[in-house]
Amino acid sequence: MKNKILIFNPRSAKGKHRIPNSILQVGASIYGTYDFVFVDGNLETDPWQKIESYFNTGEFKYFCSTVMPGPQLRQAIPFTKKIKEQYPDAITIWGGYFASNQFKVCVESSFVDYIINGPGDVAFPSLIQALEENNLDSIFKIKNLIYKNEKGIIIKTAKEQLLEQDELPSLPYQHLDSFYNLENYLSKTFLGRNTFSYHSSLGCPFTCSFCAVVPIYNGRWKAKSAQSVYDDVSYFKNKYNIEAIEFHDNNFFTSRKRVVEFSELIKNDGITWWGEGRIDTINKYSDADLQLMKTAGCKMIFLGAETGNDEILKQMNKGGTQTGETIKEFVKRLHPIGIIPELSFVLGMPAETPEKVMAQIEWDINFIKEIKEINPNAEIIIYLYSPVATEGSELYEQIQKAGFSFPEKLEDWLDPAWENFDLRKNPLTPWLTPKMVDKIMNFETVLNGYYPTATDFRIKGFKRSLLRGVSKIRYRTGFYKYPYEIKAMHKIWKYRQPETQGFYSE
Ligand code: B12
Ligand code: SF4
Repeated sequence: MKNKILIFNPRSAKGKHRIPNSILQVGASIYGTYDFVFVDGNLETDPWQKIESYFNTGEFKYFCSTVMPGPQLRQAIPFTKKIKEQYPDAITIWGGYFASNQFKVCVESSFVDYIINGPGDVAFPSLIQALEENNLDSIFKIKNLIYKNEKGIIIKTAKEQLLEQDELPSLPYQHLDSFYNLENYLSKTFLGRNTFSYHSSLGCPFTCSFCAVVPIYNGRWKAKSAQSVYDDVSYFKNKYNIEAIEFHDNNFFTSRKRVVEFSELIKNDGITWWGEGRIDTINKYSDADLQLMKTAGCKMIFLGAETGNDEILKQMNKGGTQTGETIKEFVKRLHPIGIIPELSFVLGMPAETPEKVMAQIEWDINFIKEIKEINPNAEIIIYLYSPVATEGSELYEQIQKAGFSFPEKLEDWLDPAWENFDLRKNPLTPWLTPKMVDKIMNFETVLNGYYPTATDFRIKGFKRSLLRGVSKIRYRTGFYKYPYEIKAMHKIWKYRQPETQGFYSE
């Protein structure tokens, strides 16, 4: 009899019950071949108890967890360690962005046996088969795998081509439903009731040097066709009455043809949607395309603006044709159409001197204010630059020279300081002083006071006017220090920053 498999989604954020697409896709790759259960940390009050109850049956051998940086580590690390301690014959397998990008510290930990490096559609069933057949000599032939061999050497096998996404097996929604009612995952968001989360493409064709997608996909992108995306959406609309969709793709808008086709298909369904894209890519769409998207329900697009400074965009290897001017041009075009641009900025990049770092922060603050003049509906999300291990990139070399290094032990990632790093709220980069961090954070508070997010349905009417009135002088004069009065109002009214409206939140 085959050993059973437990696939775990560690708890990510309070109250965020997104459909766990990562583990669903892992499940799809073994559905019908192996017996497996899902455990979702987001929906369990005590997931360890659940995991233990499965392993105590003696039928389970594989503990498999998806792991992204940040709060998921709080369960992924201690649970995996406990599995190895309590069930020494168990095999632990990790996948996901943290596992792939920080693979050294994971396999050195002694409690993570294998890492699926990128897509697991072929790698995962092949690994399970090799382990079940005790065919350990063949493991090195499996692509997209990282592990430590018997000599203690870390083996990173070749990368697999990206597969045709329409040919992959369907996600086992019904199987997930047998553990957790699927309705748990259809939450109310600013987009509408019963918001569904969908992932329609893999990777990204660009190679920005600050981005965690690059070491895994290396400029490759493959997507499902518009028709198959629409078929899945229709199934959920008919069965669960969904009103909105969040597209979780890194770059939903890469193919204009696919977006236009999808918009044509969905335009009469009354569904609102959101996705992530690149400014220069979508700026090439015609006004008619953008109008069609709006009519078809596209409410907001998350866009990596990063900075308005063309030199820094080069330092980030942003690629394409994005410049400060393109950013301004695009937000201006979206204004009359009514799609909200949600612009994310990355502040606090390294420079030769502290003065230069600060000057760039101030420059970007002014650029953001200019954007708000052009399109006051634009939502602004500010991240502090948190490096990723993009080996070989100039930026990674630059930050290592500046004295930055990642933790050497897996458990060190549980330190609150490293969690803040993951959340891109207060990185531990040596070139960023507390004064600079304060400047950015205080500006963000004043900005959110003067321009309360358009999507927080609770801050409206007199609350909105009062908040704006109180923040006006600070915003206009550039005096951002100690914005306690704005913070107090935000606290009282439980203001939610723009990023917490989407899905990136604690
Ligand atoms: C949905 C999502 C979330 C959800 C979590 C949903 C959940 N799991 O419960 C929420 C909103 C909570 C979230 C939060 C955060 N996220 Co997030 N998130 C995503 C997003 C958009 C989609 C993930 C997904 O479902 N992918 C679809 C699946 C099919 O792809 P996949 O995960 O890559 O899985 C495949 C392989 O990796 C592999 N695999 C993955 N896991 C496993 C496990 C096993 C056992 C195996 C065998 C294989 C395997 O096989 C899968 C199928 O081929 C990704 C970006 C992206 N497009 O992937 C960012 C992303 C993973 N998030 C990211 C980050 C940084 C965060 C935050 C930590 C911080 C922030 N401020 O953004 C926060 C944390 C906040 C918190 N409190 O948790 C970054 C990670 C960057 C990095 N340095 O590694 C990403 C890459 C976004 C980005 N481009 O920067 N996130
Ligand atoms: S375009 Fe976006 S997803 Fe693609 S590499 Fe650059 S930052 Fe990452």
